[in-house]
Amino acid sequence: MADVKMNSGVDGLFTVKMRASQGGRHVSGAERIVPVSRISSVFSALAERALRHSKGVPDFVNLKAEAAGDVRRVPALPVTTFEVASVSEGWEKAKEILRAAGVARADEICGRFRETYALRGAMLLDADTLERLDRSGGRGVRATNMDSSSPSPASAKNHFAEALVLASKVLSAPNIVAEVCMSDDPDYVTGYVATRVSGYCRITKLKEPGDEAGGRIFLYRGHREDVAATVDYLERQTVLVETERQTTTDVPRRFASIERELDEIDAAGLRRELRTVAERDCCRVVVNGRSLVSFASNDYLGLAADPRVSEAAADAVRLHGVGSGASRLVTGTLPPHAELERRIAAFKGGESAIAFATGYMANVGAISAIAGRGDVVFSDALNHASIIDGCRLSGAEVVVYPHLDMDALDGRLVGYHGFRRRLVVSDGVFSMDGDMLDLPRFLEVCRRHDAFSMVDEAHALGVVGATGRGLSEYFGCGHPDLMMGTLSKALGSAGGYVAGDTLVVEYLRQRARPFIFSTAPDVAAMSAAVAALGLLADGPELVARLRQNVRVFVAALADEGIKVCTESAIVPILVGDERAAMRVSDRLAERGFLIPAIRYPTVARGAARLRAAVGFRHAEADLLAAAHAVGDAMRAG
Ligand code: WAQ
Ligand code: MG
Repeated sequence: MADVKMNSGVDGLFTVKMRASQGGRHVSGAERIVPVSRISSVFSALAERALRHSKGVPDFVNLKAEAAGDVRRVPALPVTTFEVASVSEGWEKAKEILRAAGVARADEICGRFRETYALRGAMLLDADTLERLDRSGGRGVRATNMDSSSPSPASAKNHFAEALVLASKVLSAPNIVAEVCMSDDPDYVTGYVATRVSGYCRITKLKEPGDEAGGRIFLYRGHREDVAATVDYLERQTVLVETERQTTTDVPRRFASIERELDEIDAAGLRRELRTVAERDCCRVVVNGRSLVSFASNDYLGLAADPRVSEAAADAVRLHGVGSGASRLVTGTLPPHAELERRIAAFKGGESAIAFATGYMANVGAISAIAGRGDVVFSDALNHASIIDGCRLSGAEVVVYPHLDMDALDGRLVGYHGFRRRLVVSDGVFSMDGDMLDLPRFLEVCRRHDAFSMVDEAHALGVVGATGRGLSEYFGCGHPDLMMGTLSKALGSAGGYVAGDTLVVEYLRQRARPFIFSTAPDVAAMSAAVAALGLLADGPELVARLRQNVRVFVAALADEGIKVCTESAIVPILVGDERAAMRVSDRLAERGFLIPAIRYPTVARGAARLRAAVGFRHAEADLLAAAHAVGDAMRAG
């Protein structure tokens, strides 16, 4: 049910509230303060959030919008994070912060925290006498009518952002000196203490994972007769907390369409959120305080964290410094650049190579250099975005041919005679499907039409071919004119390259604008890639073991009734619906596996999938357990 009171409030701002329950049990709730123009998109984003909650699908969702009254703006509390090793250390830290704010009886106060577990709101305690001041019949005091002044995604709960807003409002209330909080989300063990003295202090461990206990205490210091005013402020005063960007919700008109579009992305279930990986160790990553076995990285051979690779990077930095200081064509070319280019050319069997700071730049630079206005580029329908962007930037006519369809390509080439240059470009291994180009066929067609051939081996280098040299090795055939690849995947470093005949490479040095107008890639990345190439050249068993791991994983998926095809280390598990893919991925995270969902625009709408990248360092037990978890998560829908 949706219920909108349409008398416009001060600033035209409305409070939008969502509550969802199942069989009378609270499932999820949230609120936003927004201008009238955003009410409907925030409604759909909050509905999305209500319906996607991990506690289950609600049978009652209430959405309402109400003109906000008088709005107060308060600054966000400054944030400090305290990393603690144990729950007891966490609570010691909490008490220390309270004492620093003049709360002497911190021990006893924290001792009473469990009284809050049963409440939906917070317990209001006198900071000095410890008398309980809320008279709410077991409900506690609810802080409501607050939001951040800069929009954040409405569709997913961000514990930290929402808690910071709440705490900033609470500490701006008359006579409140501190707040203590622990989430009742069993997976969220970070809590906080907020005081006027120390601000918002995050404490990384206040409970053990799996514990559903959570609660809040507000500490009051003042006259008894003012308690009612404090509670009234907490429960009724509309407060906008000025976070990060110092913007307000009535943003200048020119931003309105941007804000609307972000809300639409949100409502469609397509909002991307950056997850910060706090630590990584082989295939394990720590995200949001949880350790997961990761199938998300393209570091296929586990070289990114290999000490021999990192040492090479460190040595290069010690010798040459960090930044290269200028473009390659000015004074940016240092010995590691030249060495990397030599080594890549040799590894790939080309005469020369040119390095770029990223794979994206290599594609954009090479395509837009070879093809220009009056030329034509033929591009596979599922090519990577960097190839698509290179085609667009080139100004050439672009002909997209059906995925991997060499007959169609052949036919299209016939229709484009008389062009100065014709360039055919394809991924070698397709990044979202893991399938592979038939290189001999591709080269035959290109040669017959005397068209330039270019293949992107970002996901093939180090993976395909007995020694990881890529498609030419795998098929035992010749090379395309432009052999593009990256240093950032199996080589565990950063950057991109194009290898080929000296004539072509020299031309790129003169014409590839991302090469000419960027500062040279950093030496650490170059030297790390050189070291990784050395390890790869010396140890073909790296590639063999990776392939074995892929076979184990694919076979285990088949046992779960999931048939997948791959000719690389990329294992696509098709789901279809975007939200369903997110749900499956969320369930896998709950089981300890990070297997990201890939959605539009990376893949077509309705073709959402999980993308598992298998690595050299995955243990067999992890591969089997992950496949089993995928089966369970897919069956749960
Ligand atoms: N007003 C007062 N108390 C509340 C409110 C509210 N609006 N919402 C929840 N509570 C109480 C209630 O007793 C819950 O059991 C308890 O707080 C915890 O609520 O920086 O997610 O929504 O990363 O589980 C802390 C973030 C997250 C720390 C807190 O709280 C960080 C969180 P939850
Ligand atoms: Mg609780």
